[in-house]
Amino acid sequence: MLFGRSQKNPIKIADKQVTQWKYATCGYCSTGCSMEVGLNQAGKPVSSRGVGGADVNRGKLCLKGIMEHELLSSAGRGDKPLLRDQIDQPWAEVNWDSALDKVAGQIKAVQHKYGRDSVAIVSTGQMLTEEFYTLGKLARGLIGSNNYDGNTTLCMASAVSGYKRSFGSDGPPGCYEDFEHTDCLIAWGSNLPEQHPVIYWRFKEAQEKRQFPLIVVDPRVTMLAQNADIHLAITPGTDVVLQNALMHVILDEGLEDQDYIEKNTNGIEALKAEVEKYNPTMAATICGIDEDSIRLVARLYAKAKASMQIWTMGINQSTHGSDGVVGINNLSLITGNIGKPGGTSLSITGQCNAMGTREWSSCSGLPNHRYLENAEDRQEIADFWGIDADFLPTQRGLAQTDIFQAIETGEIKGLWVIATNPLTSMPNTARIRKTMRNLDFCVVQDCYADTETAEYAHVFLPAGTWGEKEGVMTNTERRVNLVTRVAQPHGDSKPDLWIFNQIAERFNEHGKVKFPETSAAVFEEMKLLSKGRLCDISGMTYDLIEQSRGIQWPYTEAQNERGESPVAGGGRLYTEPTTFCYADGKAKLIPLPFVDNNETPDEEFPVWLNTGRLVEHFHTRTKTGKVGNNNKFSPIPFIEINPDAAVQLAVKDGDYVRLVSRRSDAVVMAKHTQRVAKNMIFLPFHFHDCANRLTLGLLDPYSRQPAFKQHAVRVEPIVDQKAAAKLSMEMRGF
Ligand SMILES: Nc1nc2c(c(=O)[nH]1)N[C@H]1C(S)=C(S)[C@@H](COP(=O)(O)OP(=O)(O)OC[C@H]3O[C@@H](n4cnc5c(=O)[nH]c(N)nc54)[C@H](O)[C@@H]3O)O[C@H]1N2
Ligand SMILES: Nc1nc2c(c(=O)[nH]1)N[C@H]1C(S)=C(S)[C@@H](COP(=O)(O)OP(=O)(O)OC[C@H]3O[C@@H](n4cnc5c(=O)[nH]c(N)nc54)[C@H](O)[C@@H]3O)O[C@H]1N2
Ligand code: SF4
Ligand SMILES: [Mo]
Repeated sequence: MLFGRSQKNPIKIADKQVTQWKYATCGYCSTGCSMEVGLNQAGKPVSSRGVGGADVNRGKLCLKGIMEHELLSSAGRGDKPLLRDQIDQPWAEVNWDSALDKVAGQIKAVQHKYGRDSVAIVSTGQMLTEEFYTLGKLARGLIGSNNYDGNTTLCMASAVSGYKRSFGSDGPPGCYEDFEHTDCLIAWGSNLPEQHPVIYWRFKEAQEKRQFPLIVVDPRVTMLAQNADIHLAITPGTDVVLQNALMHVILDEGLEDQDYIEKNTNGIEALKAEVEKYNPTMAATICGIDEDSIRLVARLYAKAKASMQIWTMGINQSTHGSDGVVGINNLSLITGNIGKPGGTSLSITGQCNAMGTREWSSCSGLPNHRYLENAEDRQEIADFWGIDADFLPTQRGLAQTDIFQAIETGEIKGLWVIATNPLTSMPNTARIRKTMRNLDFCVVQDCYADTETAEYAHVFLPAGTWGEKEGVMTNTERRVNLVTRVAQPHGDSKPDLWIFNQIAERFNEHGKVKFPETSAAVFEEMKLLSKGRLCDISGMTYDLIEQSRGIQWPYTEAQNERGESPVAGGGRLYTEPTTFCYADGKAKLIPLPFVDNNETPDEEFPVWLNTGRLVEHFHTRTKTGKVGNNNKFSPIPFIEINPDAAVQLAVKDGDYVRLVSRRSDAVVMAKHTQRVAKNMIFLPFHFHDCANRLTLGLLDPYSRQPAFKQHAVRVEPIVDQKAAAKLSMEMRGF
């Protein structure tokens, strides 16, 4: 038999006839790749390519970025504003004025009837920073509901909370360049090659040159784990125990950096007393990792000249999410691995602008990491915006996860959902579907009209999306980068900034609060508010950002005036002694007792359900589900199941199975793989009415982030495979 190219047509790369390239930053993940979109003679986006001179990606893009221009003409986009009185009625197309009047009128009516906080606003990590800032000003300064939060509660809330508890402020202290200096890397619950492919490439390049060890903590044999020197297949939800045991060994063997601890931290005695209880022998029984490996990793980590830790959702999405982050910070602090090249604690962020919302949206506070709880911060912002300081609440309101519970209890009656699709992304969606019927009024603002959440809206506002508007986003390493307008918003849809400004007009009596029209003018306002703060962007301009292919904050006006190169500036935080954000400049070492509160497998539901992501899909597939070259890799939902476990259930590779949890059920295809152990299945969460029908999502006490990764389920074989296939295909639009 003949194999190979000789029997096939040679590959031809079609000439797309690009006549112009426009600059952008990728709108999917938080890696923040610089890219260019190619337009043909007719001005149609026909190609995407990475930017060679950009420090982040050095010319590379992953398979989402390389197809990104196809989004701009994809199916299901919102065109006209839509209106209806009841959610079961058909939609009527209306003009923008009618839709906006309706939204403002209904928000006012609900607030009048039930109080200011009875309207909730749920935002995202996927708009431009100028849009976040403007929405914050509108929500906090004019509408005045304290129940304003974003999908970052499902994503980065634990990282934010952990950073604040340890260092006194949010803000990842490290950068990608740290891979080039580190002597040891621990990755906690992060599947870098699939979820941040270009950060993975940066790591891999660095490791190939310097051969430092990679230790991966993940219950699953992910692509990153396959590349690890040591893979610790931890029992789900027990990372805090492992962290305590690692610290136990470090302190027991005198491997800590005493000088650093003394100068830069508070709380070592209490930490010592707690970790004393977690010797490796005892920890091994809880986290399922043998005691010798625990000792070895502790020594490797503590003895390396510079050690680095990264983490993502395996840590954040847990009932111990915030504690897990503090645990990582504790390990960094006791070994002096903060603020030095290759020595850091770097949260790998999720969405393209999850950082921008943390910095500027005012969701859980006030702009630029200011606190609602701080009277000076409230006064400063009130004066700046021209509102009364008493109008601002004195502590943050409900998080997104608590907002949905408050809809269930009738406390919240109006909901404005912006650029997020909670009917697929929240835990226990069958329950959320019922909850949504309790609302008097719901408005969904999304660039796609066919989202599951829009099914529950009374008003749909069609928004422009990535590439159809101009502004900045911040990536994982605090790099602010620019998206230019590559195409006009689809149909009659409008940029989110325009929509916010229009609604603001309807609340802004006598125009007392200023809402600049252009994103460039909003950016100037933000620069003023950032001066002298940790997240100082006052030296940046759109032009300079584009020329530099992104600038890390802080980059101050003074640095700009001195002509300091923005590319070299800003790299790390806390590089000088006692510069943490607590009053005495010291970081906190915080003891972390382990609370065993997860749903765990039992006789009735004997298998761990672990949920997460695939490289080809993004979240709820409103985007990648429409791009053929992404969707074709996994057009229907499937589970990873261990072949031995599957044989016991008489489930063949490619069979459909029914998954049952205490909440609900779902039909998926079974794919045999050794990536998961016999007592676990992995289910990508991208598909509607699937993974999150099964999840429980217990909440972290500090961050209110749901545990999306620890649940118990049963796998049932299906007799009528044809019917299951039909159901599965039909649900996914085939
Ligand atoms: N292709 C693609 N890329 C994306 C996204 C996407 O949807 N698609 N989304 C972006 C966003 S918003 C985010 S937040 C990131 C998420 O990026 P990641 O967090 O890397 O992705 P996940 O697959 O959610 O989860 C990571 C790993 O956590 C592991 N895990 C499960 N339970 C535990 C546990 O108890 N302990 C530990 N240590 N690990 C555990 C899982 O096995 C999984 O391999 O990806 C971003 N990038
Ligand atoms: N089981 C399980 N569930 C999870 C997770 C998990 O690991 N497991 N991960 C969680 C995490 S980390 C995250 S971040 C969430 C993500 O959950 P979601 O935020 O609900 O997911 P997306 O599909 O990204 O939704 C974004 C929406 O915004 C729209 N959109 C995109 N750009 C724009 C824009 O510029 N303007 C407007 N107005 N709309 C826009 C998109 O069409 C889409 O409908 O899911 C969470 N849910
Ligand atoms: S790695 Fe992330 S930012 Fe870079 S191209 Fe892929 S999805 Fe876009
Ligand atoms: Mo996320």
